Amino acid sequence: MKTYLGDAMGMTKGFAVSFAAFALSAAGFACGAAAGPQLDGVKSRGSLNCGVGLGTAGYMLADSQGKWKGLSVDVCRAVAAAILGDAEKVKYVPLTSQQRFTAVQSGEVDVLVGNATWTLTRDTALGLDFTGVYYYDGQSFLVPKSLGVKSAKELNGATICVAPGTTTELNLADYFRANKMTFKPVVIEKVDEIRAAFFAGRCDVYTTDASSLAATRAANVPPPRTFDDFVILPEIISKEPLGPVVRHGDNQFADIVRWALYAMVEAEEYGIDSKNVDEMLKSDNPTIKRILGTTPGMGKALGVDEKWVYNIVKQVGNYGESFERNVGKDSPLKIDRGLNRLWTQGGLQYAPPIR
Ligand SMILES: N[C@@H](CCC(=O)N[C@@H](CS)C(=O)NCC(=O)O)C(=O)O
Repeated sequence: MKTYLGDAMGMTKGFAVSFAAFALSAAGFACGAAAGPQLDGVKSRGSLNCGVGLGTAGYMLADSQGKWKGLSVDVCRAVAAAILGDAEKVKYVPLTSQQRFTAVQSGEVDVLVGNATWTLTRDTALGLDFTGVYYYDGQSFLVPKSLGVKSAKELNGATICVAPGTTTELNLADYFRANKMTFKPVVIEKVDEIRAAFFAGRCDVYTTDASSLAATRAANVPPPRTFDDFVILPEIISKEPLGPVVRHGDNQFADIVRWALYAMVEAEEYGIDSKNVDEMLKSDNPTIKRILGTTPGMGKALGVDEKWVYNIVKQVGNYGESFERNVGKDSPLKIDRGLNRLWTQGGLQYAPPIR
């Protein structure tokens, strides 16, 4: 059996190699994977289909003109800038936590930036790939100050609002079991309905990623109550690395999504931002020249224009710019960079070299 297979391999190898070479050159690549359906689709449509949440301030929210903005949205914009040269060429598809992975599996969206946590089962059994982490998050609890609770350990017996199909639901059960406490879940699929239920007092506590709780507290408290009438409890009960999600198996498209985010992080590390990027084109620093494509090669390797990083930084900004504008000090959320600082500043944001 073994010999037979070996012989068959030997006989067909030459054909297989030349066929593969033909297929690759026909697709326009000297080496690397042929373009998969997702990349071809984006190019032929002239726009990226990007899955987002229903609306979370600072991360993914449509304004009164229907223009989507936020840190997560900026990842979509960066991918569109890399592939199409235009960050505006994105069609946003709002999805609930229950719908989001099916939409990626079916190809309805090319990429999902719905604040999805990278976990083993999602990365494997669900047929998905996570291409990085645009926000290191963790789960926490939002409560009305009037409840007088200072710690999650005081939540025994509480009624807790939570979204289905989330890591949140699973962590919540684990945390209460581990701390020998009980709770009554109120499970609601749409994020605006969860918030409404919480503010109407249908649950004592709202639990989700701390990012989303900060957004809810900063942007969704119905008057006359304000931001100060609510507190986020100090416990962070889980790791929630939020990353862009693509369908498993379309490697070149996954590479582009992966490196579009890394480009934003790398640009910040090298001091390239939306305001100085034209000046930086004149830099004689070899790393900056490679990043911005004045020394060509990186674009070709990825299968995009050599100006891919220039287009991302010019139109979207580097990671730090996007962070501060959307969720950091220049936003109503005022979230500290924390874990999302660059590795050079003691944080976890670290891009492999663009070379
Ligand atoms: N990161 C967690 C939870 C993420 C999630 O989907 N949370 C929902 C429900 S609270 C949310 O924040 N959606 C935001 C939106 O729809 O704008 C996960 O991946 O399961």
